[in-house]
Order: sequence, then structure tokens, then C-alpha cells
Amino acid sequence: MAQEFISSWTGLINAYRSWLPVSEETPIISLHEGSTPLIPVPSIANRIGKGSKVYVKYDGLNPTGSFKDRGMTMAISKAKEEGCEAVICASTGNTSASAAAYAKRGGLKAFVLIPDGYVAQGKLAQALVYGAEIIAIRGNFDDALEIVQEISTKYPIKLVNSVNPYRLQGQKTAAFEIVDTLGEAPDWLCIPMGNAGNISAYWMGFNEYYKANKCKKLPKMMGFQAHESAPLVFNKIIENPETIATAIRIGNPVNREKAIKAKEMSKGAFSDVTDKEIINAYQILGSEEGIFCEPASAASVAGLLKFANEVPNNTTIVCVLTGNGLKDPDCANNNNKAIFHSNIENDIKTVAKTLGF
Ligand code: AN7
Repeated sequence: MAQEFISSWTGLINAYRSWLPVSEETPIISLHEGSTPLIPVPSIANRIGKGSKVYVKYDGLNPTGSFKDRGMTMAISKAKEEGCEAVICASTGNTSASAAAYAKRGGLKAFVLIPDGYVAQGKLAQALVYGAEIIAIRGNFDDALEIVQEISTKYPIKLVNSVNPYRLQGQKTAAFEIVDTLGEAPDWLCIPMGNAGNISAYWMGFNEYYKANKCKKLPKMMGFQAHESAPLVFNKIIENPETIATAIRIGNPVNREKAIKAKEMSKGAFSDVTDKEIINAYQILGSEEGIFCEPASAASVAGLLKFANEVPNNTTIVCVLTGNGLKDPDCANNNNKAIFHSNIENDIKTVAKTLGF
């Protein structure tokens, strides 16, 4: 029989339509995002021990390389339905890449405000290629978010940061996918936090599935921030956040209340991880598992490793890898243990000798 090579996956709105605020009239703007793999990571499970099972939800395999696509397919589809012609966002990079792509896909104009000099090269390249109009400000993400929030109330332009409720609606589908794959919710969900939209979206997703009897338990929500950008851990606004993980270089998260509620209701925890711990996890994933994520994403694994002694026996854990490693080539080039023989003579003998023969 002839094999059918047509994919049946046409994006998360079509897959989870009955769980989302869309109707027959909603124009679906999609790049077939979602359905990302849940991959076992034995190198991490072995470090935890005690019969634990550890998986990563590799959301860096979305169309623009980050989980933002889950929220953006919803936000842009609804903006289009409402007749908007332009969208705006503040971004540490991934939101701008995703907003730019989906806006263009939907025929809308995209404006993105970024902190000048603090967006990883891959993300900037994406915004340029997708044809967004970029405004790089002399300030950080929090300053940029304040500006776009005010602009979107004064002018006819739709805000697509995670204060837009459709963003979290789309992002909650990652929790659905995890339960659909495991047949149950995990015991722990480890996730990096910046503006804290994603942890709130996951909590909403797990709760909706729980209420519909799709899972019998709810995970502990374990949220991690970079040590010098950890407003939720230290419970104060950080005026000048810093970290190698520029995606989560955020000092005043807008989804603070929702994230705290998720932590408290799930009996989870927030904690900080140093840049050194982030890079350690980043290197383990790359060199022991063949999984390349961006540094912000590695914060979820770094956080789990930090909590290793507190993991009960036989725990199922999912760490969310929010973005692709290709986003930040500078970080990769500066933080690896690869052997790189440069300036080698163009000659078989020399190459063989270099190989150790
Ligand atoms: C890879 O792109 O805020 O806690 O402007 O890019 O939902 O904010 C990115 C955030 C984690 C944090 N991992 O998610 C932006 C932006 C990656 C990210 C987060 C971000 P939230």
C-alpha cells in the first residue's frame, strides 16, 4: 500500500480547538507549531538517582525556535479576527522573533522594542528576516514593556506580550501535550521564569486537564530564575537585572501574581540558579544528550540539579526547554569544551596525525 506522507498535525489551535477561545470565524494564523517532543534525558536522571524519570519538553523545536509560537498563533489569530492591522511587543528576543513571523504570516505589521545590545544574535536575525520594524531602546526589557503597554492603550496597535490573555491560552497546550504523551501529569514541572507567563500558562493547562479527568494529579511547579535576575525568588523588583541568559534578563515580571498562585497551590518552589549552574546544565544537555537549548532554557535543568537532594523516590520530572540553542551562537562559542584544531595543513598525513593515528 502506498505510504501517505501528509502530516495530520496542522498546529495547536486545530489540535486543541475545543480547549481554546476560538470559533468558526477566527482566522487561524499558524506555522504548524506545537507537538514538540518529550525526550528522556538519562544523564540528568542518573545525576538525580532514586528511580527518577526525567524528560525535557523540547519547545525549541517550534517554528521560530521557542515556546512563544504557542502563544503567538493564538494572539495573532485573535488580533486578525478583531481587525487589527499592527501588533507591538517588548522583548528579550524570542517574543519579537515569534511576533514578527506570525504577524507577517497573518498580513499584519509588527513593531518590536528590544533592549539595545542585549538580544542574542539568532533572535535579532529572525526579527530582521521576518521583516519586523525594530526599535532598540537604551534601557532594559522592563523599560520597553512599560512603553509598549502605554502605547497600546493610546494608539490602534495590539499588544502581544503575555499580558495579552490569548498568549497564555495558546501556551497552556504544552501542558496538554505532556499529559497526552505521559498519560498522566508529571510529579514535578521545572521551568525557567522571566515575565512568568509560561509557568502560569502551564498551571492553567494542567488544571484544565485535571478538571476534565485527563490526569489524576497536578505537578509541583518549580520555577527558576537567574541569580541576578530573580525578582520572584527574592520578592522584590530588580532594577538592573543581569545574566548570561538574556532571554530571562527581567526584573519586574508582569505575571507575578499568577506565578505565585501556581507555586503556592501546587506546593512547588521558586529558586535562583547562577550563570555558572546554567552553563553547566547547558553543557550537559549538549555534550551528553545531543540537545542544544539556549541558556535561559537550561535554567530549568540547572534548577532541578540544585534540588537533587529533595527529589523523592520514583519521581517523574519534566524540564521545559523553552528555546533552541541556535538562538544564541555567541553563548555556544564561548561556553563549550570542544576540541578545535585550527590552522591545520591541507594534507592527509597531518590530518591523520591530528586525529591521533
Ligand atoms: C527561552 O522574548 O520575555 O516566564 O521577550 O525567551 O513566560 O517570560 C522571553 C522569555 C524562558 C521566560 N525561556 O518565559 C521575550 C521573553 C526563554 C525565553 C523565558 C523566555 P516567561
